[in-house]
Amino acid sequence: MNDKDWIEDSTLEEIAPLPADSQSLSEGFHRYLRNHLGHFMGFVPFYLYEALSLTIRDRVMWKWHKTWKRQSEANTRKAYYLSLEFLIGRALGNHLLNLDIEKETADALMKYTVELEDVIDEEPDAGLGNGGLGRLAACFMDSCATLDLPVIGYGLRYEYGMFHQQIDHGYQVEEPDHWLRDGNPWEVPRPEYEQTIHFGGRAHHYHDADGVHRVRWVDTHDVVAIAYDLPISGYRNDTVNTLRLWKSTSTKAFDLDDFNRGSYAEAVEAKNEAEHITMVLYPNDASESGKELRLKQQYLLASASLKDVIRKWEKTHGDNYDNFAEFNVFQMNDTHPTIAVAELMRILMDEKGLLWDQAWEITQKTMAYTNHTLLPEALEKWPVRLMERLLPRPMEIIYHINKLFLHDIAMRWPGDTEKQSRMSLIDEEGDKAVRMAYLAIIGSFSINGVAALHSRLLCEGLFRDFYELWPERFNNKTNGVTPRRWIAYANPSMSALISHQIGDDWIRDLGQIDRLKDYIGDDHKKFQKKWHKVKQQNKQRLADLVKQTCDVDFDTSSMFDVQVKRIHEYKRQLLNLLHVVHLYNRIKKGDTENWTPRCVLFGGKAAPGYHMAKLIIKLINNVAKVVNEDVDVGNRLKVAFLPDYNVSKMEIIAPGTDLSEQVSTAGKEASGTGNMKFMMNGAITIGTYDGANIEILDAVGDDNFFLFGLKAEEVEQMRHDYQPHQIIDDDPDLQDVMFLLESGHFNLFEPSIFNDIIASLKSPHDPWLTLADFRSYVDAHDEAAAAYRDRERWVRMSILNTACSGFFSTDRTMLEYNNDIWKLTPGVNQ
Ligand code: 26Q
Repeated sequence: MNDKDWIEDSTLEEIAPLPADSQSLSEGFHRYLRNHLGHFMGFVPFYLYEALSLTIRDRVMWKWHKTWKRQSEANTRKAYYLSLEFLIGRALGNHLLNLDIEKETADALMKYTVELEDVIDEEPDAGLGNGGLGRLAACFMDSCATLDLPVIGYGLRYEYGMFHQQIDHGYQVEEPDHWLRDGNPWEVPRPEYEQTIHFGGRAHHYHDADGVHRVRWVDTHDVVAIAYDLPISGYRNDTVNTLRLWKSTSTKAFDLDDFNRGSYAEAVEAKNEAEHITMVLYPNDASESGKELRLKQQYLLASASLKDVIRKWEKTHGDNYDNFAEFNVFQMNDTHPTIAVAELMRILMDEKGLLWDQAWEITQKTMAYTNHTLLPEALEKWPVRLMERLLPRPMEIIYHINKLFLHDIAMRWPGDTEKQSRMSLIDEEGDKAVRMAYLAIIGSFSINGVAALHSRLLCEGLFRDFYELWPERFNNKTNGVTPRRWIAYANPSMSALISHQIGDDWIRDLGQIDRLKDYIGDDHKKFQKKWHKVKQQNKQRLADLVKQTCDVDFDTSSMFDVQVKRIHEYKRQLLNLLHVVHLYNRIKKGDTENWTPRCVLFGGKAAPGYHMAKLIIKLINNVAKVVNEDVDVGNRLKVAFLPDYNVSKMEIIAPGTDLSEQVSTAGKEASGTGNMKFMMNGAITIGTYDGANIEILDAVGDDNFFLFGLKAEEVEQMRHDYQPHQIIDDDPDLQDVMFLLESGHFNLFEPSIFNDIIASLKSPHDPWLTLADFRSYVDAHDEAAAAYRDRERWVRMSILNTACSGFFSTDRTMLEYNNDIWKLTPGVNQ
């Protein structure tokens, strides 16, 4: 039997749901543990997790199949979310919540004297992403399933996810994350949907029998992409959408060629090389230029996903592409999958025989692009030489797109050669490179930013020329986060309290959470007390985690002041640290009247090659050590750096936070999404006028947000005449802080190690203008401290923050994408 001779499963009967009472779950669990996994003695924790996951997966499967059937039978328009990252974290607890069988499952395990929570903790995080962009993709998938939108995620099945971070003598050490080592019970391999992906070779131009110019990509080195599907369940409905992840492997033919020549070892070597492509996630959260393997990853994702969609298209429509754009839309998560623009053109022309104009019309009507950065240096560029070697045919297509585009520009602005070179797809300065963002813009009908300010600044700055040309293509879609994972799952006690007060419709319709506003008045003191109690419990959970992992004592009566996110200079962990040093200095000076005790928590990973970010981690750890060991300080101030920050740690951190640090240089953070997770869980933000902070401030009002710092326009003004020395001279508090740093107080036996940090802070060319915001930041912190001392006031602010978070659900975000860009018809929501 040939590989392709499998039976189409659409011809099979619908599978029946399995019962999900505790008895049936317990039987299923028992069968998987004993009969399937072969474990009879003792309990190896991972196998408990595996057996339970398979048991639950059985309960997901029939809905998954039903959704698949419904979506593929009907002529439904579908969206495909193309992303190099899906930071989905753990699956088990999320499916239990969605299926509403948490209690039954806990009961089922009781027989074995096993705690559900311990089994859940056995699951390794699926760390298939760096940070915000990857987590956003995961939240989007959750909302689409809950809203029953036919959206399929396409990504890569990295064998090694985001590295694990260890801290050794204060320094970050990276450890590989072999998360698939023991297998993944949630994935379903689909070898029947493999796709062949081409690399190398050359473009062969010829004329077909009708004299039409055609191109074939020949002499290629091929690899095979294999599909692995993950179920994405909707919240308490019948929808289970699909996240399809590609793993690269070698072609059989390729192996065989070498094998026939008697080079068995070389054949296996070739297999190795092909499997390298999806071996590891690149741990940079800003573009890393020129890495060949990364380009291979991007192309493999784009090509395999497009071919998969076209395979499905041809099953129902044959080779007629007239209506293709009516039924398919691709959303590109940043420029990472943008080679898809050239690849769709190539497939349609070279493989399906369409002519340029029809292929271009289809491409432009099906592609949409989301930008996630305002940093010009983070815009992706690929060296032309590399592209020509690795992807010669797609590169030819890019050249042709550029030629036609620049012709249009020349006609519209005659003689403006500067504009032509500014807007060209090819950056001609130095080594020539392809500007991927411009390829995305030219190839898409929709281009969006991820918060109001970000979208506006894109139009006025980075993409100004393109906005002038096609204003109608540009739009904003403010990010969100899913309230299922980030409230209902992560914060069960607060959820129960909210539901008790206003019912539980808020979980599907977060707009309703604003009914909590009715409970901040004096006649609801009882509710406010309960709110406080829940927060204290959540703080204890966080304190336990900090004790376990950092051996630092956090007292829950202190204010928990938290900054967790990737370490980056623009995010200004340093500004936060300067404030910590300032507090330390005040304590040492005895300036402690009306003191608000604080526990300051940092967490986040630095890109392994980012020297300054790694040094910032070291400085945080050194300051923490000095502060925590100083008996004069006592409980007034504690500082900890939580190692290996990830999704499941955030599930404990956000509910236990009082003060959320969102302190980026204004105009630099595209949106931020951690800010929303904290707000939902009743933390109050101290933040700059940046990204989605602005929209959070709008929602809660300035009495419930500690705003500080320069605005984006003021930042740009100040750059021209930034004088950090003057700022230090004018501010005695800052003088003390800089003095402590420069004296080596935090690196007594490690001389000079922080010189680079000190120099960057004092440089008139510091792009992040950290010292410019110091005074206003300290003042905002003083206000926050005073507010915290008034417990009742703080509790009201906390409730209000949660109550105003309705807008920041990805359900709202997805409905906006759908209304303005995708235009899909949701199925009936059961
Ligand atoms: C690109 C090329 C080569 C290697 C790595 C990369 C790369 C990988 C990841 C570049 C960027 C990223 C991630 C960017 C990111 O997470 N951006 C964040 O996106 C969030 C969701 O929109 C926003 O909330 C944040 O403001 C933004 O920083």
